[in-house]
Amino acid sequence: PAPRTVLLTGAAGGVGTLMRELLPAYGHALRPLDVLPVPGAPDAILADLADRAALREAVRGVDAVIHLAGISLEAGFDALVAANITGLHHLYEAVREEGVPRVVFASSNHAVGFTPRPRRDEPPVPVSTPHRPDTFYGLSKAFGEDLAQYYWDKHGVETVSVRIGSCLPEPESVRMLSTWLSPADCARLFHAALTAPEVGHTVVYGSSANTREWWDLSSARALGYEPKDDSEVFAERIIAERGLPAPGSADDVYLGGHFCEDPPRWTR
Ligand code: 15L
Repeated sequence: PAPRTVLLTGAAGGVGTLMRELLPAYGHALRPLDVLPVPGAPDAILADLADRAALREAVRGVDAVIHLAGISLEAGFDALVAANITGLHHLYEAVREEGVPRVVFASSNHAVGFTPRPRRDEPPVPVSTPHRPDTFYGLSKAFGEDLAQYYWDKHGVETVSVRIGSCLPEPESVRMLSTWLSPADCARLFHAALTAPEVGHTVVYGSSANTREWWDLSSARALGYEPKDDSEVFAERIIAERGLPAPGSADDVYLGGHFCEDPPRWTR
């Protein structure tokens, strides 16, 4: 498939930084955008998701948007509404007005975080499982998936909503042995999402080929995604360092792990 010209929002963030390194190898030309300066990209567009005119200019002429911008962790409700709901609406309006055919939307596993994780021999969780957000953050991602569906049904804007697991260079907890999406697999998945024909609105989970996988990757594979990495190579060390989650704890019971706690662990 032909390389794409892609607006990459959230280019200064964790996943954005990794994708700026890895996606050009697939031939795609990236136009980075962030609200903060993007290290190593002096030509990046500096814009806030509140700025509709700037977004419209930013999407002009691209083949697709990879939308990573917004708040990526639990936060106050009003801040999440501004960035992840109103800001997402601004982005999709810009896309619709400029005729951009496709968006790859960074959804999150936290849209379904209160779903119990499958136990040994239970089937993986399908993308059709009902939304069960574990945070206001997860709620904003559930809304984002519905917004993407709406823009497909009403305006013919295609989206691949990627329920990203944990995209880090290495898994950092026992939970992440199941949720890890290696940076290289993330690039493979985004490449598939950019280039697969006729996606309509497709929801996929974003994780590697982990031995301890919780999610059904079939909708991602149907786009052409073939994950190559497996967190199992880190399992012995991580379990030795961290110990297994206590039985009955949020990390043990739910897909979203500690995001299900009230308040989530990092806000205490
Ligand atoms: C997310 O949605 C976060 O953006 C990321 O920082 C990770 O914490 C990830 O989920 C996760 O579930 O590990």
